[in-house]
Amino acid sequence: MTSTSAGIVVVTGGAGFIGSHVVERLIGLGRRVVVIDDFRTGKRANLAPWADRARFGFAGTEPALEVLTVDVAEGIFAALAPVTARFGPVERVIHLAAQVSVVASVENPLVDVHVNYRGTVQVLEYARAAGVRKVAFASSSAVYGDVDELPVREATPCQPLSPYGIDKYASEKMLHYYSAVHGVPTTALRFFNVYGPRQDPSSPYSGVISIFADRGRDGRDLTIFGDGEQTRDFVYVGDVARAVVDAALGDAGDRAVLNVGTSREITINELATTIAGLCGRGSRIVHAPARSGEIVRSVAAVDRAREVLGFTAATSLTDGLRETLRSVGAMA
Ligand code: UD2
Repeated sequence: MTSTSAGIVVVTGGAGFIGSHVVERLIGLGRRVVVIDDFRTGKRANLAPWADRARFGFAGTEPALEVLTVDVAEGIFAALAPVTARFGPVERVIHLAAQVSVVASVENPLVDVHVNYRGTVQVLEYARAAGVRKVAFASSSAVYGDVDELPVREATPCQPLSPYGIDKYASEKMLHYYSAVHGVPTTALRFFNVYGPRQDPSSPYSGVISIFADRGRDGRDLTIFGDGEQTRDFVYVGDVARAVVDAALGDAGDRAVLNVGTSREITINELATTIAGLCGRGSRIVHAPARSGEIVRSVAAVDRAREVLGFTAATSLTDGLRETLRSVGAMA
């Protein structure tokens, strides 16, 4: 599909880990893309493979990329005005910009409210004013909190346990409101544990796979918190990008809330053994005390995303891990 005649797709948080995969997919589909990122956690290097697209500008017929450095909760109207004045309206918005750390949200809830809640309302206000045809939003499995029944279904009552989960949940409600009252079509995607190339391993609270890949490459110990029998549903970033782009570019799924996971549950013990084996550099597996307040098991029911978007996560954990490990030089 080449859609250069179609309108602009805005990706907030487009320089982040998931955002850069979304940009890659959109450029591959021939779309003209505007990234909005404040580069607090996003990185220019994540977009480097498509930097040459900036040369074409928006006047050509090629897929193109424009990057605007702005806080999504503050200035998107002003930032987008010159771009839309020259190249036409924004047709679709993918809203990924976020303060991404649950732990940071506990320490500083006001920052979380600013970025993760106010930021969403700003995006929706823009979408309302500009007549945007779809807003797709990155929500999180953190909206559920502790649940009794697995796999987790979208209808499960939400009891978020952190400002991060609360702001994501409130954002979902705001999406629903803008659709119902202002006629802005919206879809919220609840990501489970996303992993893959370009995930940053540098914080102790980074995704476990990025940390294990980083350590496995150098033959360092892999530290498991607790007995390692806790489970997660790990979904490959390429699959997540496909779900997001399908939700944004299609008209299906207005007002839907959809889990994005694999429905496969894996223990952290199995994960550590697999990664140490694939790296083959002698990493030992060691245990440290469990993290407090952590959920024990997590796995998504995925029927709704299949019914609404036709989406199924296609990448096996082994294939996804191989891609991830190769990307950091942890595997040949
Ligand atoms: C994920 C999200 C978080 C929030 C939450 C909602 C990530 C990175 N974090 O937290 O933002 O949405 O889900 O439920 O996606 N672990 C180790 N060793 C390590 C690092 C982690 O054993 O070096 C364990 C950790 O204790 C946990 C599991 O691995 O049991 C996954 O940890 P995580 O931080 O990748 O993700 P999670 O699910 O705690």
